[in-house]
Formats: sequence, C-alpha cells, structure tokens
Amino acid sequence: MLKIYGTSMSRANRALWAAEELGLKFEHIPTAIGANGSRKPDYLKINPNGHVPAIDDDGTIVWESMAINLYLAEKYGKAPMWPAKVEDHGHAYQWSFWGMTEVEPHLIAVFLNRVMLPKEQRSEQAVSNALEALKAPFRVLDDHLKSRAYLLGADFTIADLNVASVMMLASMVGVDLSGVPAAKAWLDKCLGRPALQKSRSYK
Ligand SMILES: N[C@@H](CCC(=O)N[C@@H](CS)C(=O)NCC(=O)O)C(=O)O
Repeated sequence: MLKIYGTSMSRANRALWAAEELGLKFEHIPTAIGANGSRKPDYLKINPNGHVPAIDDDGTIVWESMAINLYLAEKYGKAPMWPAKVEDHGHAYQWSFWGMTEVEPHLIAVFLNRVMLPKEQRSEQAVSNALEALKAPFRVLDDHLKSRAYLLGADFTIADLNVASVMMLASMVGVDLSGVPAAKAWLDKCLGRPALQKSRSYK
C-alpha cells in the first residue's frame, strides 16, 4: 500500500492533499521535521535529504513534493485531475516548477522572517525584498487567471493543487493578495476544497 511520510504542517501537506483529492487508500506515516523524524537514520534510508515528504508506493520511493504529486496524479489520476493531453502535462509541469522556483523561495523568506526565526534574527529588509520579488510572479498568475477558472482551463487539475499548495503560504504569513484579485479568487476556491481540509488532519 502507498505510504506517505510527513506531517500536514509541512510540505507533506501537498502530497496528502493530492492523495485525498485522488481518492487513494494510503497509510500516513507521521514523520516530524528534523532530529525526531526526518533526520533519523531509518528515514534517511527513504529520503537521504532528510526532508518530508516522501512516499513508498509498493517499493517505489519518490521524494520531492512536486515530483510526488505529479507521479501520483499520472499513475492514479484520471482527466481532468491528470489531464488527457500531453500538451497539458507540459503545462502541469510548467506551473508546478514555476510555483516551486519563482514563488516558494520568496514566500519562505517571508515565513522565516515573520514567523519562524527568533525575533532578534528576523529581518524586515528580507521581508520587503521578498515581497518585491513576488510582485512579478503574482502578476503572471493573476493575468493568467483573468480569463480562465483554473490554470489549465475550466477544471481543477494537479497544476492547481501544486501551485495553490505553494500560494497558501501567502495567506498564512499575511501577504496581501488584494492587488491580484483573480489569483486571490482562484486561491480561495482551491483552498475551499474538502480534500484539503481532510489532508490537514494528518499530524
Ligand atoms: N524541495 C523539497 C523540500 C522539502 C523540505 O524542505 N521539507 C521540510 C519541511 S517543509 C523538511 O523536511 N525539513 C526538515 C529538515 O530539513 O530537517 C520538497 O518540496 O519536497
């Protein structure tokens, strides 16, 4: 049976969300971040990077959250969740990698400097640099969503799940999305999905 390692309070939430959205039967293996979980020797045999999430799908081990989600969607999903056309697979990869490279590092910088770091180590300058850097990709997302309901068109797909799983950090760390209303409306729609609520119950 598919095993998913991680906690919903981490990037593992996106794999748990995908599994719920795809209606998969799986075993959740609670794995904390750091010394008490993801850095333990047994777990390092599964993901030598010491990070969550990872999956073990009947012996096939995959780590990297976006790779996990694209794998699960391709293997177990039907259209529209995993789109029928190869061209749309290209767009699913495009948006997933875009979220991970163009948006996630800047949102993490805001998260670290507003929430995670001890107060004396936080930098307002780092927050304003990150907010500045987010303006361009947020504009790209907003422009794209002005003329379509979801990233690939009319339906929610794995591309939406992957990008929304990155963008949800924005609302968690108080990044104002009122200047990008189409992106905000799309994100609210994605975050309202029952499968996401369910995925948050895996501690
Ligand atoms: N690029 C990786 C990043 C995974 C990652 O950094 N996960 C964090 C939790 S959100 C983690 O496991 N940190 C624990 C550690 O580095 O010790 C992915 O998307 O899967």
